[in-house]
Amino acid sequence: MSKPYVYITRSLPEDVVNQFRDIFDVHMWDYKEKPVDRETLLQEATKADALITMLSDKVDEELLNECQQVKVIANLAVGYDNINVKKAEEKGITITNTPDVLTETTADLTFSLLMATARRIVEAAEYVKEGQWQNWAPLLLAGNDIHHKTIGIVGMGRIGEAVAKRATGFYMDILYHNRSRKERAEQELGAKYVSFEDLLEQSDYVVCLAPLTKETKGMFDQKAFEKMKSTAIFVNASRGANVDEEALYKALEKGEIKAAGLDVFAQEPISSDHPLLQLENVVALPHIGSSSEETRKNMMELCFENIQRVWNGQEAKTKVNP
Ligand code: 8YV
Repeated sequence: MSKPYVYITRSLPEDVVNQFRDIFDVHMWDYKEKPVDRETLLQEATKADALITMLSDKVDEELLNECQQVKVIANLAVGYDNINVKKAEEKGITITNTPDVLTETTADLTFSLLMATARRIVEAAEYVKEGQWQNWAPLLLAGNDIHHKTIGIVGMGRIGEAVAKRATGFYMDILYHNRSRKERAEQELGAKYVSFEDLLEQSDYVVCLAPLTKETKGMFDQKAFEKMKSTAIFVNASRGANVDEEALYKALEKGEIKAAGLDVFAQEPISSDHPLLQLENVVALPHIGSSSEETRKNMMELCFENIQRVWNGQEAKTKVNP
């Protein structure tokens, strides 16, 4: 019997892929400069038994209609807002994601971004490298304290909770807002559930870790930024589309909030002329939340494991659709 045809929309490291070549006939997009083009992806979908997709691949109705024998689509991400899950379900295609394996790594990055923004680390590093450090001044590149401040986490899922845990090490007061109450975070980390408005008004650090849904899209709008303290720092490590970027730009420019640390943008990748990149009080990263060598390897292996399980008639380890 021929091996199942697995198409991957980026090239993954050989040491990961080789572990599965005995079982699968693996085909990968040879990523050099450009991601897979739409036409190739549509063609591959007609041939494939399983796909491994990335957040930047639109797995929409058109693509799903091309899937003749695809049984499973493994998304290399915990989020799956790039996938029309309902349509996939109708077609009997299992969708899987990569939760848990990336939780701590993404929390590390979120907290690093918060610290880098508060303590102006990127600006300070550039200052030294550019040879501007000629003198000492008492308030040279003075940032803001993190310890003993209030962090407000919007989206207290797995990653939110892991960020809250880090915040306890900095003696921070933890507020959170979420669809549902999180007893463990309240009892073990002392996190306090508050309304979105109260969180915005009371937090020194407002951290968005909510998935992108109809409810969260654009939730950080002009009104939200107006409610925040003028000293507040906004951090987003979930989805750019949760933020009205024009409103964020205005709030930062007018000094309605102090600074922003952004790992995600509404349209990715962004170009260097993006308005937010013109602001000194913005630290911008290229969506690297889960990007550690160890975690990305674990995510890739989980994608293959999920495909393998579905192929063997078992339940996927981390299935998204019911
Ligand atoms: C992705 C992410 O892994 O997991 C998510 O939802 O946003 C990232 O960790 C990355 O964008 C690759 O698809």
